[in-house]
Amino acid sequence: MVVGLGETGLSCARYFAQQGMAFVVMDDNPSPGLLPRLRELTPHTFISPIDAGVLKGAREVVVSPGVPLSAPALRDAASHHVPITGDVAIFGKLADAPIAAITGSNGKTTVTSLLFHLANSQMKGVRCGGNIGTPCLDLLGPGASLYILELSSYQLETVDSLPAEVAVVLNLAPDHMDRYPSVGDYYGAKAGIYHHCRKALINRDIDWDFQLPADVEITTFGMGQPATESDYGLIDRGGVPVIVRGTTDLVSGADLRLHGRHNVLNAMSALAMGAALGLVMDRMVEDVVTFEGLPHRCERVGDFDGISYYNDSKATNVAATISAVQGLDNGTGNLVLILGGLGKNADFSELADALRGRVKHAAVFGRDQRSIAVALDSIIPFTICRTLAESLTVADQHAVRGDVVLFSPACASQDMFRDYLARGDAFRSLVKAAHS
Ligand code: UMA
Repeated sequence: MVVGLGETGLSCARYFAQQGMAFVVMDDNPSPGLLPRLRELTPHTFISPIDAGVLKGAREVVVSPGVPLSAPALRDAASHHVPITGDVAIFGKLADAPIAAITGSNGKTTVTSLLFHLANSQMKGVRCGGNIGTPCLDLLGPGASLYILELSSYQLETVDSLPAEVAVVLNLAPDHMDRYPSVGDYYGAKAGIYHHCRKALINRDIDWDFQLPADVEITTFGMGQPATESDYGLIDRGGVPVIVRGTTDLVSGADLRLHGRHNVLNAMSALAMGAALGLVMDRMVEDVVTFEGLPHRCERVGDFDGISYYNDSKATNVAATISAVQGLDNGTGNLVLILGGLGKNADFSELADALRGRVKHAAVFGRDQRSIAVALDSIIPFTICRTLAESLTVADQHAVRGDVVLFSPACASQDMFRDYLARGDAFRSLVKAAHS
């Protein structure tokens, strides 16, 4: 039984139909756009709302990442010993080429795309998917030489053993507190990426006790000088961060097209993943500097009247905004920040501490602006705004030549926008309209 008819459910249906396996699909609110696509694959497949009575009798349940395992019908099925799995676990059993598995609270799409960029330049048959967009079962097929997967905690909840050639948890910071009972549950789901991997890339700055397979090969990355010649670090040379492997300089942050110090760490992880996969380091170093970065992630919109504007709409949690603020801070407190939206029960006090001395003014909008305002109160000056447009006007009033206006919401977008993409597009258009 396939639970959830989004992109994942559809890819499962496609796979089962190709295999000639019988299945039913359950979805509480199927998207009208996806139903015809299901019907094209299997005209007569039964589809119904998620039904505890039916699920109890399933041989196996394949659940989509957006459906929480805590849903009563799934808990009930689990208590009746019905196996519950996900598309990534199925993929792990079928994959016919090495898997590079990437998770983390922030930066995973950037690292996944960058690793794809690096690998693609050195080999044919590289396929990239998972949380980044293409469901992993759709990547299977002849000619694959490497699978690069971005995996979310939701996807990892249903993975008990992924035989990754190399796996990484880029970083851990609280997020999705509307889905997990505790931060530990969220971190635990992410940590599952290492179960059964052959090589583990470990961020030595993460304070978490990862359970690793006994015979795993470990490489570490993080800030500062690494302890061994095979580990990676970030050294400050005259204010410029430089990625090193052991005592060898690899690439200077100043040469990257990615913006912000957090992105230099992302570049380091991609290089380390690439090396673990056997890619040639010299070629990767040449290629890493040509990577343009992704839209909505510390994306430079432009410079107007000496003020730089950055769209970081993908920052949907506190840690992502802290990374962007720290990454773009030049030590002079020249940032003007626009933030707000759906707070997902986050604690904004940590954010407020990180803004002190870096952000001269914040424009706060969106549904949970009050809880952000409570945290910012008496730490940095801020203005409560009704809309994103009004927030930009306020930011423009406070920014002067040499400043940076950063839109990094620390919140989800759905209170006012379809998603973070629509929100970032709106910011870009507003900036351009205000300054053209
Ligand atoms: N549904 C129910 N009952 C529920 C909840 C959902 O029936 O209680 C149904 C909905 O009606 C809907 C379907 O489930 O029809 C949606 O399933 P889904 O949310 O898993 O959506 P997919 O289209 O399969 O997309 C998923 C990922 N979505 C989520 O994890 C929420 C996509 O990540 C991913 O790109 C895709 O699989 C392919 O792997 C998106 C995402 O927002 C980008 N991820 C989160 C994030 O990055 O923060 C984790």
